[in-house]
Amino acid sequence: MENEKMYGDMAKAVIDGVPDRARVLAGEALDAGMDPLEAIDKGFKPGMDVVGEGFANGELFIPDLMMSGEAMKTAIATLEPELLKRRQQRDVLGKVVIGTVQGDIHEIGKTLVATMLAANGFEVYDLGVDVSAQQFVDTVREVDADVVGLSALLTTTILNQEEVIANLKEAGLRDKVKVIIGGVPASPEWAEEIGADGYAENATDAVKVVKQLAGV
Ligand code: B12
Repeated sequence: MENEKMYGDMAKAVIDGVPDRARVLAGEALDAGMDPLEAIDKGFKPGMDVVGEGFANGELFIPDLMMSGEAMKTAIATLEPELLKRRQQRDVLGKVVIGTVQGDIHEIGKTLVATMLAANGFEVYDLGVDVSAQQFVDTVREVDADVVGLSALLTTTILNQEEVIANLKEAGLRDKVKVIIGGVPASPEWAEEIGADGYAENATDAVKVVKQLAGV
């Protein structure tokens, strides 16, 4: 019951777009011994979904999305050290290149996935947002990546996930690297359609799928 109240407060901090409040609540969650990923999944992220709906309905605007995004980022940054500490693994399980595809600047989910992969023993190369297909290809070749993760939050930019796969093929790298996709408009069906090797709906599943793909 106590946790339910905290989750509600966390969602509200994101909906209201108050980073300071999000920081305090994330700190309180850690003090209370709450699993940091649970705080994100059950507390802060549902707030983001409410904001997304409000935006889609025309009740909220870009500045609202930005403030909520800042609150979400602040919460994750506060929880990150504990996320990394809890999942610590000694051996390097493999190399993952990750980024948000070209034309898309949504970074929060991608960064969370990157953090969880790093926390679970992967060497992660986070290329950031608005990453061109060529940048993905170059980095995959340069670091000899086992897996590449492509994030896209827009129905328009998921097409660029397909483009990255096409470029990997052209560069002769497709057989050497597994591709996992994610983001709100992505789906297992879309993964199959574009010839990706995997899809995950959230950061926890992303770790499971990447482990499978890397064969560890
Ligand atoms: C915050 C936000 C923004 C912020 C982003 C801030 C930032 N620094 O990232 C700002 C204000 C910049 C923004 C801009 C825009 N946005 Co916006 N945004 C959102 C919002 C509200 C939340 C996204 C978020 O951070 N969620 C929290 C994180 C933790 O969740 P997540 O991103 O889904 O990630 C999880 C999973 O998807 C998955 N995952 C994500 N990436 C990956 C990668 C891999 C490899 C794997 C395996 C898994 C995985 O795991 C993550 C962790 O669990 C969403 C609505 C929503 N409910 O998603 C709209 C939303 C995505 N935005 C939308 C739109 C339309 C826009 C704009 C076009 C608006 C405009 N007119 O300018 C611009 C686009 C700018 C651009 N070129 O990219 C629409 C997209 C609609 C569509 N069908 O395409 C949405 C759905 C809102 C809506 N309902 O209308 N946005």
